[in-house]
Amino acid sequence: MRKFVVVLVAMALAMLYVAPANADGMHVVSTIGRDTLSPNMFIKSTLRFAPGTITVRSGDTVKWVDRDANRQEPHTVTIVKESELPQTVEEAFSGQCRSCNTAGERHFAGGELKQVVNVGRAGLNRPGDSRLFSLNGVGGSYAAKVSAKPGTSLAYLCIIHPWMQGHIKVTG
Ligand SMILES: [Cu+2]
Repeated sequence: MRKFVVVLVAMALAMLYVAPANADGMHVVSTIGRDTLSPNMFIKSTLRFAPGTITVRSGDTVKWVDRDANRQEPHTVTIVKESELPQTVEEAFSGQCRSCNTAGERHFAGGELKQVVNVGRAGLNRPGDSRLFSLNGVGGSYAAKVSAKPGTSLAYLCIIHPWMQGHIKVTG
């Protein structure tokens, strides 16, 4: 029983753990995982953002670094409404990810690829802000200032792999 309690406390502490920012207020989120295909059996992806949730101060910088095993695929950091995060395979794959489609259209507006889509003020602060990164594969990165007000929780996803989802919780 005591061991069980210790494990529970350790799990609770792990959930509360906040990756520390560097001295300059820089937080790092990595893309990790890989896609696996077994013909006529399954397709599996463990691609994800790690950590999935980060807590930052307004004005801090977050740097996303491509460290996953998919060597040829870029990613996006696209801020969306919480309710727009796909929860099912259908929502992620059947063209039903409206926030993905909208962001994709904005990235290709005018028939030209724009790596940055900024809505409103500079920095990451509201749904619609989006950045394509790691166009050349593993090792690419993207750093942005979080300009949302304290108390905001920004939900985001990758529009190329919409099951890659994260949250940025902003404190004062
Ligand atoms: Cu991705």
